[in-house]
Amino acid sequence: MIELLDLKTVNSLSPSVILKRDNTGYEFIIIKHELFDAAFTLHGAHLIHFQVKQQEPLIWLSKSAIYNSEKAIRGGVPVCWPWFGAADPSLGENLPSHGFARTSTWDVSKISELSEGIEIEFKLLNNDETQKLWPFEFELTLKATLTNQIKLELISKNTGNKPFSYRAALHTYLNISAPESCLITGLNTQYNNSLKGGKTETGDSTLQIDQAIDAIYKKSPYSITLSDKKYQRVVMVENTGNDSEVLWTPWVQGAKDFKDMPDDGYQTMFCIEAAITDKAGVEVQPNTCNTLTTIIS
Ligand code: TA6
Repeated sequence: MIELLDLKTVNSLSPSVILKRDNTGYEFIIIKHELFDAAFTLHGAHLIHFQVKQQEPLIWLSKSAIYNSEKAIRGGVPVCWPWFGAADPSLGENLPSHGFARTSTWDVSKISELSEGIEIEFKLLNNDETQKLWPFEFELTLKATLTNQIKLELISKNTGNKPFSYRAALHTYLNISAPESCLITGLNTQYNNSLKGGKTETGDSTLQIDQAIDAIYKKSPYSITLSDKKYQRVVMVENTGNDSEVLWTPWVQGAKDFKDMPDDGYQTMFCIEAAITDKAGVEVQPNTCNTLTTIIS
């Protein structure tokens, strides 16, 4: 998809990392390493592409994704922070779903070229805009370690003088061959079904993709795997610092309803998200940090 965008090189940030811009000034980090290709946008510190050489892309990106300052990109790994889903009513009304991090412009704060890959860090600091939405001081870091796998660490640092609580998700859209080709395993058997008003249900530790799914699974003690027969691969998702895994596909009608997703988009994506969804969230004391990590391999 990215090759279809008309991007111009701005400058080289390291041997494998180039900053590019589209004709609206929207900025992309393009990574071409001998082992893999990857791409981020500075908008949302959003991983939008990861593909190990000679393999299918690991991450799904909508062919109709919208690249502007208002919207989160459909696909990749949106950074949902400092809340998941709707904001707590105590914070006010008309707040953006899934927080403001994924629609903010981040900075690249560090790039290290490793023998086996790349480490790249993005930072978002509180500013007047964020303070209007969420009255706390923070330094949010997304540290991506890309090798033959993706490791994303979302580090929330409280730089203020009062504690804050946050909820979050690394909202990973995995690329799949076809729903009927996949089987998910390793799930906790307790989940809240968001399609039934959050009702708590008991299911299996395995799941097929054969209908709309929007479920907040209690954190699993195991890695979650997505085995894909047609792609002849097993994708493993290992999460730490999370209290849940969110599984989601909009399925047929949901895909039709999204203008930034092709009608058949549901056939090649499935979300397995490392998430902090408990109502209380995670409390971070001043001058301390908390990390949410997902490793996708
Ligand atoms: O992760 C599941 C979910 O919360 C769904 O309820 C759905 O809203 C999805 O996220 C996508 O949200 P978005 O705001 O990116 O369209």
